Amino acid sequence: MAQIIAEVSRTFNEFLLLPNRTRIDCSSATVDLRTPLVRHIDGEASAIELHSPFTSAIMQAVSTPELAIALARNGGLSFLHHNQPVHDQVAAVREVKNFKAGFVTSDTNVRPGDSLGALVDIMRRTGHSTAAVTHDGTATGRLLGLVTSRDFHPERHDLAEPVGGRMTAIADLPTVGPDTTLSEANARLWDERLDCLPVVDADGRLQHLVFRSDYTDNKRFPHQVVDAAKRLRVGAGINTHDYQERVPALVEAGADALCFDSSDGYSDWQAEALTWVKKHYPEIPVGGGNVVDGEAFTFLAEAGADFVKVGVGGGSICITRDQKGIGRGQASAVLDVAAARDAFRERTGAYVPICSDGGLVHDYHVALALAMGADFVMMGRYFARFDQAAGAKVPTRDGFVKEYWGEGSNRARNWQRYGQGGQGLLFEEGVDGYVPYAGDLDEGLALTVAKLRTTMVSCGSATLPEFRSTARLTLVSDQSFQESHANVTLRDAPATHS
Ligand code: RVP
Repeated sequence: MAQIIAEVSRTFNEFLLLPNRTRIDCSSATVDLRTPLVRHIDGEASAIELHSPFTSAIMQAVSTPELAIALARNGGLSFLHHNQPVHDQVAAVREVKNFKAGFVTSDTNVRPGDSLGALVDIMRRTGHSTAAVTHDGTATGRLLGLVTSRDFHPERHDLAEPVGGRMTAIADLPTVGPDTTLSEANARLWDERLDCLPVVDADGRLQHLVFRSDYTDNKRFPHQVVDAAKRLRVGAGINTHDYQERVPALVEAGADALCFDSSDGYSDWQAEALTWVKKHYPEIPVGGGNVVDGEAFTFLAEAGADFVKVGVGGGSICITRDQKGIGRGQASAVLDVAAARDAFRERTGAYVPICSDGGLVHDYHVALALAMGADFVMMGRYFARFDQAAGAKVPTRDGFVKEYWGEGSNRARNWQRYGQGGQGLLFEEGVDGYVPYAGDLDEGLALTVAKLRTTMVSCGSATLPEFRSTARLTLVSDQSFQESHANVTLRDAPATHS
């Protein structure tokens, strides 16, 4: 006979945190948000630590290289999606690993024979006012000069004129070699009152541009997550179908961590695939999931998973529960899996971090997930709203929205994630829609982090492990849930980032 689990399946909205006593030395500025990403011996440091407990979802609509760069600079980590050919995912990983803070790959490039009119079009498209003139019009061609919007006026000059006639030629341009550090480049920018300094290799090929504004920008990110060579860290999603081909290529490209991406990770396929990766690439951490209970966590942890993702059917774009009747309220799932993680630690001495994935709608849900035991969270909808995400920004009568679609939607058709028995989706498990546009990731995430810090202070916690072990949560009735919201007629809709 089927087993009925006595406990009701609960979600984040049903809980609130009680404030704990706050000590005088516990303040937002000193709260420590560091958290382990991967399996480690209990009491020792994890080989990869996040400086802020945020990861972005393994989704086409979310984790672009641009978003991965922004998130790693803000202390978190992205997992680049695997719903693309191996060579494209490899190129995305390389783009993040090759990012050098302050060293920009030029995106506005022309040949000397191109017309000023063509240059105006490119500048409009990229929004940048400095263009590299290279022999072949690429970002890595032989550098012949620079042309900026100050070198011509679209109304005063003949737009049919070639760019070469108005550029500052290489002979008159200060340049630096590839080994130049950012502070050396910055010294040149200031000493010689330059706006832009090209970096060229021994053959005169353009490598990067350094802008004065980017140097100051770099100082804004004290919590970047970087590897031993000071390159930003990035993760990559993998699946149980083509891992034998995908994993070697991702490891070679420099991915820092991998994660099996499945809507149901409690399977022999995933255990087999984990075993294979651990045998052939023991040095690369690999996560597993998704699961919603302790039994499934233990299964994956024993198969070698370095972290386990929790969540089935709770994603904002997810209709798995409607379609298949499978899933569990995210709060119940996290609480159950966190208990299994702690039991596994007691039994084996190994700490296997868990990630609460999906269904985090409001900023305070992040605090609840972490209080309930998650080591870090993964979010799709949240990150899809930012400039750096893949979806198009679409104007509406009330402002802008961004496209956001599920991996199980017809648009993404990620059959490797949904395992419906064959190659292709038989039915949709996700929808295709829009989310409110929220601007730049740096600013949006800073606000969410500020809220998390102040919640932790109210709960008297200076670190995430302390938060987990001392948090007191209460269930809310429907009536008290109503009380949580403003109970007056609002003059204006409040600004919201969730
Ligand atoms: P959310 O943050 O609520 O948007 O949820 C994102 C999560 O939803 C992903 O990390 C993934 O686990 C899940 N997902 C992705 N696509 C779909 C779907 O199409 N059903 N679900």
